[in-house]
Order: sequence, then C-alpha cells, then structure tokens
Amino acid sequence: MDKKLLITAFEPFGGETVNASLAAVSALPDRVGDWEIHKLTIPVVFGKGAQAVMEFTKHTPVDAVLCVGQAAGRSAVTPEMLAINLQYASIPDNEGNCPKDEPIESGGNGREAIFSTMPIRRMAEAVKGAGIPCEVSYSAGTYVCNDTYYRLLSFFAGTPVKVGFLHLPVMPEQGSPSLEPERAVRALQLAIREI
Ligand code: PCA
Repeated sequence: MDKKLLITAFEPFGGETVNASLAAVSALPDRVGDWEIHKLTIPVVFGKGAQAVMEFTKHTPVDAVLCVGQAAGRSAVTPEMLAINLQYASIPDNEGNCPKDEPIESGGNGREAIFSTMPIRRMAEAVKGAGIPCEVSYSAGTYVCNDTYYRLLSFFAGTPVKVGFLHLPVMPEQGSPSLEPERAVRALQLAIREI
C-alpha cells in the first residue's frame, strides 16, 4: 500500500493575493513516487497553521507531513533543517497577531530548536541535481512558517510521522528573485521522492 503524505500550502498573506506555496502545491499530482498525496491549505496565523494539520491528521492519519511556504528574497528552493522556539513578526499575521520575541512553547518545556525528521539534505541534493537552485536552510525565520514547523515537530516527536518544511521563492509576478511555478512543482516532486 502506498504511504500517505500530507502536503500543506499557506494562504496568501502580507496584503498579497497569491502565495507561491499554494500555486505549487495545487499543481501537484495525487501520486508522487510511492506517496499518495493529500493537500491542505493552512492559515497564516500563529498557532493555527499547525492546529489545522493536527485536526486533519486526526481523521486522516498520514506517514509524513511536508509543509511548504514562500520566502520572499530567497532565490533558491530551501528545505529547512530545523525550527526554533521563537516568534517574531515584522508584519501582522492574517488575524493581526504580531508577537515580538516570544517563545512558542514557554515555561521551560520547549526545546530551543527541533530538527527535521526528514532527510532534508538528500531532498536538497535531489532538487539541485536536477538543475533547480536549491540549498539547505538553517533558519525558517521567526514568522508563521517557523511557528508551524516547530509546533508540528514537537507534536509528532516520538511518533513515526516524519515532518519537514520547504520554502519556495516567490513567483515572477510577485517580485524578484523568483522561481517559475513549473520549476517549483518539479522541485516538490523531486524532494518528495527522497522522503
Ligand atoms: N511564508 C511565511 C508564512 C506563510 C508563508 O508562505 C513565512 O515564511 O513565515
């Protein structure tokens, strides 16, 4: 039986009407390699992005969760090695939250950083090997992407569910540097095959 992968994309945010992650994830086929693909669009709201994934996996258990976001200013696809226990927003999220240097998990229970349980380097090498700009990243930022990643790594820790995150550059219509949507879709497929 095929393994199930939940792949998530984020809604547009920051006044934009599109999100490169949403465009790329929407265009993915329902099957990639050995993976049966399940797609979910999640909110750009601290805490709620991860919550949406937890709710989904309650009724549809999956073997892996790969979250995809867009990172303006980056020129390469960037699989994220880790998430950190910090929230700092330079723009409000889609519900107006704007945390300034607050922990995600407080009270000393939260680990400072949590590493991905996916083969991030192998995923990056597969994408780069196909001629698509791609580098391992060691910072998913401090906004909703990192928040979602940290909470999911914490939630699924000690379970067989693998968790990963990948940032895409914006699309050409959004600004520069950018990556064409077709190449972003190809990058996702190559990365998924390595999970
Ligand atoms: N990028 C933002 C949040 C949603 C998205 O696509 C980030 O990098 O935190």
